[in-house]
Amino acid sequence: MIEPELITKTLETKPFSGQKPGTSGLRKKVTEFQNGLYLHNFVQSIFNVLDANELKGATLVVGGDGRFYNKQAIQVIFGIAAANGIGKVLVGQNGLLSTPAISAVVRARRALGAIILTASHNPGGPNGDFGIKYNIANGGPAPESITNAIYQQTTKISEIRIAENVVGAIDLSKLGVTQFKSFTVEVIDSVSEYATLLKSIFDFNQIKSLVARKDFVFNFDAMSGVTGVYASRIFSDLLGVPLANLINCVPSEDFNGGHPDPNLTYAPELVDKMNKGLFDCGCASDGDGDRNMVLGKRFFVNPSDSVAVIASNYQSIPYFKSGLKGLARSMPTSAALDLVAKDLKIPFFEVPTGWKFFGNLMDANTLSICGEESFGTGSDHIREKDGIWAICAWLQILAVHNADAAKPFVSIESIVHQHWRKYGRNYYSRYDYEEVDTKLGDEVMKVVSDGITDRSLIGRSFNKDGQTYVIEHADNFEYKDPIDKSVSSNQGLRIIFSDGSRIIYRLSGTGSTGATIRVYFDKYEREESKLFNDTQTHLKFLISIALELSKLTEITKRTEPNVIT
Ligand code: VG1
Ligand code: CO
Repeated sequence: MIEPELITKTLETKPFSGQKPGTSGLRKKVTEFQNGLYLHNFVQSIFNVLDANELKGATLVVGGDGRFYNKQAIQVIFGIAAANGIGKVLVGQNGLLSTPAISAVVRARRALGAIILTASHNPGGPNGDFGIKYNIANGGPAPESITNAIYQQTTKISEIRIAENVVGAIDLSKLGVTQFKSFTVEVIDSVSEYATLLKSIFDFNQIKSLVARKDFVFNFDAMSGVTGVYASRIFSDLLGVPLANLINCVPSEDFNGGHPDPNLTYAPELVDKMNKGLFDCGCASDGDGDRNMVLGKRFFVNPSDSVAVIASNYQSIPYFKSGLKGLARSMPTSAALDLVAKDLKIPFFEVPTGWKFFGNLMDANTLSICGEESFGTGSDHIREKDGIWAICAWLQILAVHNADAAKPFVSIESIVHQHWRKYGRNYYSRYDYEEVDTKLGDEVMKVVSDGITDRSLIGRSFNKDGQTYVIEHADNFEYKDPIDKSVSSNQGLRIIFSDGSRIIYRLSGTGSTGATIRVYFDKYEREESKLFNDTQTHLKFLISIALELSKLTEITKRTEPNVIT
């Protein structure tokens, strides 16, 4: 067969304002992405920061979480990639690839990088959000030096190169190769390479025995995101979970009208069933499959505890049999993981919010397991957080604790309690105030940062019902990457008390409307008698201090957060 020549054109364009990637890529309303050459501009800007020699003949991975506009965007990316010298694009069937699966494919196929189409946990559909993110050759999100350079390109872009006969020419539903002269698109199975990787990490036979137990019921909610495709192949085909126990597993362009964020507010169906005690383990993941929520029977595993428990049980997971290199968490994540690192006598790192900060540490072989309080957990098997991996890790840990089928079932709750008894407990909560007027959001942050700058916060003390908190330290978190020495400033306002308790204030970098204020609370208890209290009750005074210091209620008129974790 004769391979068609690329018919390449140059389109004139003008910059759009505001194409600045946030915590995890560029996220905007779908309608904004649909506006003229908005998407084209951003994609061309990515290629503009890459070296022409690097691009020539290179492999690029493309895929997304299946949200509205995914398929149209993919066709445009084919055309621009071809005209910019990319030799081969690997794309998931029907345009679907979870974020962790993309990371796995980039690494396995030694690709130059990936373009990921997702707004992750943000709602989708014609009136929802769309997003685009660039990942580098290690399979992880591009570091700030690259995202800043992409942004600079978007402010001065004037031309787009596009191979017009490629756009729309590829049938995404069929596996296989479409060949042009000097350019190929291969539609790959969305799951198989990722599933192969997971099989090499875990002991699937052992998990299968757990799943087969009569006194163990597992349930998974894909929240109508991309992991539905992975769940049926991995949980059902490979691990034996009945299909009836996998819910919302058909990816939908608008997540069936839902908010694909696995937390106590947005996954009500699963949370309700777990509260009724219907299952022993209930899990969910977000739109693009990098987040996870793990619930036991009537028991919520706080994500900060989850990563600490996984780390302290590392010996259960075959991948870690030779030990852990190091542990890391994002700054606002509770300090539960720090205690495990100390106990294991291994390196520990505290990085800013966003998975991109873990990649360098992993590439330098100093980091094995890491996590974020925002339901993100992962390891150095890839360079993204990984929802299905985290769920498999919990299943493996449960399987090891329940290796003797004759003994009564050891629950998720008792595994976490065991952990608290050994290390103490970090009571932890996060309040999200969503879609606050941007000006008011800035005002709240300014009240706190003024108190940091003029040092008036230091030494302030708060007393109530025999509890005393004294502010010992307050700063605006700054991180110096120990590997490449790059500095990231302005990463969240920290108030640290003399007993080690912390309050943190941040503005979200993933929203598309107004400002989202996040306030985080972390308080450590060691005494056995204080380990099993209700979180919100235990943190009540600390939370009231946070509201008082920031004047949040006065300024925003919000009396309640939208989401409490
Ligand atoms: C949030 C979380 C952060 C996470 C990011 C991307 O960012 O707080 O921990 O890495 O989302 O998660 P922000 O700036 O809104 O607080 V997701 O699943 O995009 O990829
Ligand atoms: Co996500």
